[in-house]
Amino acid sequence: MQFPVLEKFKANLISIEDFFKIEPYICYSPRPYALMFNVILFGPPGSGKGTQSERLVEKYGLIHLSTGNLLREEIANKTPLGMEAKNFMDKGQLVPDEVVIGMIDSALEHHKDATGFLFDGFPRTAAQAQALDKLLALRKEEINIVLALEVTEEELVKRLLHRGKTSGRSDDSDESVIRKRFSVYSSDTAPVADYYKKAHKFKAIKGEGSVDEIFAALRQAIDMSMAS
Ligand code: B4P
Repeated sequence: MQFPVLEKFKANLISIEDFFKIEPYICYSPRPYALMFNVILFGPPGSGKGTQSERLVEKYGLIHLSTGNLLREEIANKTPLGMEAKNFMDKGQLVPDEVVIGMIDSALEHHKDATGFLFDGFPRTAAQAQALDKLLALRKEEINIVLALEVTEEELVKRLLHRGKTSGRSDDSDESVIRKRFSVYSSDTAPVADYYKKAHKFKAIKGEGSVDEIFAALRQAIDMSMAS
């Protein structure tokens, strides 16, 4: 897998600040060529993003982009990027922005003909959210809706420890690592919600109940957004 943005960062050809300074007309131009419907599934670790994403991509024919899955693939293939990412993930920390932004850039390039994307677990920082807007604006696309799954911390810990027993995921088996992930979510990821609230794209969805009930609520929100 190639990471065009990451390569530019590494070669000092472009800084993250420069990357954000794409000419304003790109960001504010009308979208005559927009063909995609793009959804972000947002929420704390264990809120059900992965579970619901599988169903949503099947229902709406979207391309599923899970940064967690992409990183775990890199780890399984023992790539240098995967080995670096593992150090962060095992401690419950976020992988550096430039790595995940590079992965998303590469995936968007790879799926130029997609009818839309479902971003799962990305963006997780304000810098990633800004970068995603820029990457989509360069392609005359934008995020249509951000669906945020809301689940209590008590329920999240229960779900993740339960998954840890069978998944073999090292970040799910240790409660202190799980708690660390929640604290990173509060400090680094929760501000992403404000970013999309300001853009009037944010919709909270109750993430507790049966998988079918939550899926129905997500579908309703997407169908309303598609119709508007
Ligand atoms: P992710 O892979 O994104 O995983 P997650 O947040 O733990 O899980 P998710 O919300 O998808 O939960 P799921 O549906 O599986 O991230 C892992 C790590 O990768 C991060 O900590 C970070 O280090 C790194 N990373 C990823 N993206 C990054 C980025 N953009 N920037 C930096 N670092 C990044 O559900 C969890 C469990 O709940 C499952 O067992 C499921 O069966 C169960 N469940 C789901 N819905 C349920 C329901 N309704 N009722 C009961 N149980 C339910």
